[in-house]
Amino acid sequence: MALTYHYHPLASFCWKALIALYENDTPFETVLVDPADEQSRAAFLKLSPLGKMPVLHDDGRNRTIPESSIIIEYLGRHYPGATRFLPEDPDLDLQTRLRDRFYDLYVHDPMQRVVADRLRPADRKDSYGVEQEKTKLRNAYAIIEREMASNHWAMGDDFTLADCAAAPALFYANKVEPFGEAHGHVAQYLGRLMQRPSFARVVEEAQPYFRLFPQEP
Ligand SMILES: N[C@@H](CCC(=O)N[C@@H](CS)C(=O)NCC(=O)O)C(=O)O
Repeated sequence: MALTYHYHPLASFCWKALIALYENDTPFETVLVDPADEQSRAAFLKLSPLGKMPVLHDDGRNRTIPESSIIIEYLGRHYPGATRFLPEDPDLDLQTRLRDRFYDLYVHDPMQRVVADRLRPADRKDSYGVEQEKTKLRNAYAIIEREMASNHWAMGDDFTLADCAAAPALFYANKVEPFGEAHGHVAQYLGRLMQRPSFARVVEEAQPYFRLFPQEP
């Protein structure tokens, strides 16, 4: 087996599948994609025409897998380990996928848009759009607050795909729109995620790159 993970250590969706790789101590090599480096970007675009990270390449099976959720599912199918990312029960499986979608679409995506606005030229910023994205985040926090009042992980007792999705989304969302006192269960859930060794390792490895994260203007 030779798995190669094409990623950037600061990129939030790259964190998501990296958590899954670390969860099961899956052996893999890395290729760091540097969007600021023309050669690196050109090489990556050959692998992933959309230019979206992460991408996993599996030499042994001659497969290139884009999309963080699909990478995690692929790992679960072909390189299973102690952490099972999707439950066997079909109803629970569907619920887990639903939560994965929830965190990607209603937390991760709005967070990314706020961050992207910070990277825009000063005369091309969209403060109205940013406020809309922050409203979406607060709506999502209210839902998570209710769910996590009684759950340890996103799906209850077991760490799943949904937690891999939640960890980077909540970590960065809290930076652009802090949870605040009304969302104590959300903050506690992020705290538990941060203690999880797989995610703690991902965050630790990103430390040297945090200076690249755009601060609020
Ligand atoms: N749906 C994709 C989203 C991937 C994504 O947005 N990746 C970001 C990094 S976190 C990226 O590649 N951005 C570079 C770009 O859009 O050019 C997934 O789940 O993998």
